[in-house]
Amino acid sequence: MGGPRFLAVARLGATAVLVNPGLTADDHRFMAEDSRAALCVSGPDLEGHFDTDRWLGADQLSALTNPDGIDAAAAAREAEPVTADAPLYVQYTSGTTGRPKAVTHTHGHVAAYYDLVGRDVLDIGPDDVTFSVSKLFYAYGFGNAFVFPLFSGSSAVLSAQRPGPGLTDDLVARHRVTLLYSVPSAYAALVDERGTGHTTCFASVRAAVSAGESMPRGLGERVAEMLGAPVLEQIGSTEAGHAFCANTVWENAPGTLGRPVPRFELELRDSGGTVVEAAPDEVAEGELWVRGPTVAATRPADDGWLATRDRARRNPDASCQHLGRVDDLEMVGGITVSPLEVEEVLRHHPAVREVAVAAVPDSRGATRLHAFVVPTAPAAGGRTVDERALSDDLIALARKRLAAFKAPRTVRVVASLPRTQTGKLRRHVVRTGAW
Ligand code: 3SK
Repeated sequence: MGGPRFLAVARLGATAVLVNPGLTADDHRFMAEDSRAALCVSGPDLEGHFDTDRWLGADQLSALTNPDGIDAAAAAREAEPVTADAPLYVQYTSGTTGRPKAVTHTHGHVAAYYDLVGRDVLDIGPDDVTFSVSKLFYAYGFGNAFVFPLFSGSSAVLSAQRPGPGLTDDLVARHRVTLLYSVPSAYAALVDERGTGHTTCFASVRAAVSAGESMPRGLGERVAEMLGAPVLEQIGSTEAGHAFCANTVWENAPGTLGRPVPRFELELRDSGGTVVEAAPDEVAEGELWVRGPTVAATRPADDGWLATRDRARRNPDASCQHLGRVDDLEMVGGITVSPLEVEEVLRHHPAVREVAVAAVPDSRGATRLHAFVVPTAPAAGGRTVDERALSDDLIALARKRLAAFKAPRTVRVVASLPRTQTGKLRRHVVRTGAW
């Protein structure tokens, strides 16, 4: 669903369910039924994905037999009066396993995250031009490329294509993009393609935002150097609406997620859900819980608090650092290993662009630590990667820097890593060793 049609749905007082057109027919059928959608708006490429017999009638939409009728109906009527807590849209959490979960956001949430993030974190104004690698059906993309430009009266560049490095720099240069929003893996590909050093195609960019997963150490600096603009790391979630901890255009601490966005409360809790106590001048670590004005309804027992499943460290200055997902830990020979720690070491090798480490069971059922590496692009005319030599180098590097049990047993060169469409690593797929 494009932006104008979303506005037509909002004007009618209805609730839009934003779904990724790239999902399977089975996913779409699940979402249509789960959300009790009254009408489906889709293109011819999704024919057969929605079983029209099962659609339910809804007061305002059942009369519309053609999705184009939504626009006409909206234009012909006064906007339906709504309260701030009226539902506006539903998104499904992409999740890494299991069925996606519906998250409902209200009219009030959108206005609040524009004020708190678009305006107060990014200082977005009418002269800004946004490009977001994340699409509108994701929470990150919907805020970045629809809500923030709409509320600030600025523009957004929308592209139906999946933006690889060539397309991103072309769009940024052609439309003089000022705010670039992306994810670490896409920034890594851009740096790999372009190299560091301020490149003229990015001259218009005043700030870049990174979210979706941990920014590997050193990558943020390389991206900032390439763009000639600060890279602002932040964290948010579909359930929270948008970002709840962020660096701002006024205060940026690279390598951290910044501080809690005003009006959001953050807590670090242990695996039993108990708050980790720490003196104000002490560092604390735990699972990040959040409560705030744009967090979608949680269980009554949680009193508005949302468990993010992200692990974080809180520094004495209240800035936070991302430590990965709660379920990121691997078990090898009965010992817990953080794959992020191993990946951080391997990423320092100049031939490594992306790396994922996972405990993969062998044919006898014993789990061993494996590293999967996407190599950097060979220089023009350069030799392609020698897998054997790279593997020896990386294992030696890990043994030098880490306890022996954390060194991978094998290293495999792969063309890409399995990621969700928002760029998050699908660790459960990495663990299968096949994708
Ligand atoms: O950190 C994220 O992945 C995120 C997700 C949804 C909205 C905003 C952000 C920053």
